[in-house]
Amino acid sequence: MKADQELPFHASSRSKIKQYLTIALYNDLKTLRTPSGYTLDQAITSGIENPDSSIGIYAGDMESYDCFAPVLLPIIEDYHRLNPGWSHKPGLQEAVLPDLDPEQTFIRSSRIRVARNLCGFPFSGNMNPDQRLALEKRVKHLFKNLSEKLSGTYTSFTDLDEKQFNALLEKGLAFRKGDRFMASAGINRDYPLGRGIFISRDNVVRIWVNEEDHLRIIAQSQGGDLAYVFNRLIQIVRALEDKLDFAFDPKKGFLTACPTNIGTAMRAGVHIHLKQLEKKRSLLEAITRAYHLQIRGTDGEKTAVEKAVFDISNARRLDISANTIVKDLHKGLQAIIQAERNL
Ligand code: CIR
Repeated sequence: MKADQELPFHASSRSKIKQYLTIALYNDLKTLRTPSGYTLDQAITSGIENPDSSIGIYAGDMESYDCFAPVLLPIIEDYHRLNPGWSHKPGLQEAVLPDLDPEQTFIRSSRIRVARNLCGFPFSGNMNPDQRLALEKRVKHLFKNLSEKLSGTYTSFTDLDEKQFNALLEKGLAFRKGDRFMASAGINRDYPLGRGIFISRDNVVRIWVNEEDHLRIIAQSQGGDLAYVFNRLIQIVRALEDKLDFAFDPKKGFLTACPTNIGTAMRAGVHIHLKQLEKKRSLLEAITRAYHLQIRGTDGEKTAVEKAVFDISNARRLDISANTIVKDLHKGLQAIIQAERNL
């Protein structure tokens, strides 16, 4: 891209990339290439093609974070609302927390996921078919050799016919091609090649392979027992960590394709039915803000809330430990349930 006067961000765009990428900075960075050959033009394509992007930049490999740091760092500090001296806070220890809703009156399900990428492979938007397949082969082998307690089944999407794939989708187990933001970033390229899912025998642990990140490690269960879900997640993460080198930086934490996920790379949340608070959105928003939580639509990022079922999860994931995230979520949900009962 040639930029003399103005970068081609849409006039309506309020993305962070548009805000922070000056022409001078663009001209400084435009000729750089990371070791896997990723360029600034590739990194910002999604932000250019999708004017409604919130940040509008992706990393093509772990080195992107250093190579494009002059533009990425201010975006990261702004998006994650970091204070000076911020740094990744380690910690992933088994937690003890009472079940928030033993009768399952409000909380439908609890879900905690972390994203992880493997050193030595470009990130999803910059992978070729061979690299996707090699990564899949590597983790498939690992899944086969997990201890009895953690074991499960891995399914490549390319091994399924349409009916089998749709059956997995209906059970919420498969993942589709990503959205238009990911499409512009190259993340959907060659889908479903190299993509698949590991499912533990009891269905609590699921691992998405080659979605937005190399691995999305998920623990999910009915009801509101956050500690149970978190502890199951920790067990599988530790087992994988033993055998794999994850893309990590001491300051930025775990590195991910989307800079919004770096740090703990964790999203811990629940689906919660809030019939009363739905009518008092400002109260719900005040409580979630106070506990650093965010409300998303029933089906996740950029979707609507349906039938008063809210997806409530942590808003912070960098400069905070995974254990603190889960504790804050627990406290915030207690406050939300209390408010719902009072109404
Ligand atoms: C945007 O800038 O709006 C999109 N690239 C998505 C940002 C949120 N990230 C994510 O869901 N991983």
